[in-house]
Amino acid sequence: MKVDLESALDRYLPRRGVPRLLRSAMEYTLFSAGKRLRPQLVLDVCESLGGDLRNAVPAACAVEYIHTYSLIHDDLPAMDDDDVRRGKPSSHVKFDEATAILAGDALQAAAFEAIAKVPDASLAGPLAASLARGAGAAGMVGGQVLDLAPKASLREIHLKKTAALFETSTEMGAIAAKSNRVRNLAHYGRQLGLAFQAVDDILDRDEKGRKNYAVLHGVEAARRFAAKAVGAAKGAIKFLGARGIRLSRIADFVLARTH
Ligand code: GRG
Repeated sequence: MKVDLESALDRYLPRRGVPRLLRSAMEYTLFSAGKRLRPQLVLDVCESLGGDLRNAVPAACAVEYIHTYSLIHDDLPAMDDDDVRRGKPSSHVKFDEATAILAGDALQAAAFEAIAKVPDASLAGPLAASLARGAGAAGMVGGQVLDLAPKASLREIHLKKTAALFETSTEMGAIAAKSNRVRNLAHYGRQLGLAFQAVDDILDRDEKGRKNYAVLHGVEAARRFAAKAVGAAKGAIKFLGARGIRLSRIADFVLARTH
């Protein structure tokens, strides 16, 4: 089954009764140039485990909605105060601060609405629990709070702020596939997320304000750390053999990426 992710992202977005301005703001950041790494992980994990992709598509859309909301909120003046996102003016610059906050809020709700529509209804609970854990107070939002705090361990910030949503993506792919290897795939996602953030820190080491691995420990150490995490990620999916080739390629991409 070939999944058209872009049209699925459009299809699961609420339309009926949504004010036009809000829908425009939600679409504006969602349909700008994102790498779609997290939803692709949901789909590729499900496929590599021989699952039914129809159960993975709503979860893939959901994690991209959450990710997009986090980017919109992260750019706000109260957070990173960034004017550019995905190559375009940030949401609060294009619209206004209130609209940007509300677009993020609505995307978060849309994520759980998408999960509620999973064809096999028995999966809705476990998928929602995984997404809430990765996105919520002990996951991404908690990580953002630690990043803003004066003292916090870099590893804990990265585990929560970035790796938690990667972990949720791969965990949801395994849940959608009804696999008994959920823990292996969660580990793969967590290590991938740590590597992703270390590489991001190398690419973004001039960025103001953030606690940055490459700035604190040097570029070489950050690269070594990322390579080790990618090795651990690949180790966790070794049991897949040849069926893990796409996941292995994603891990290579995370290490080699330049943007
Ligand atoms: C504000 C609730 C809230 C959370 C913020 C995800 C996040 C936490 C902040 C975004 C800024 C940041 C540096 C996050 C670390 C994760 C990261 C590198 C996000 C960017 O992900 P990409 O490169 O983005 O996959 P695209 O645009 O390609 O989807």
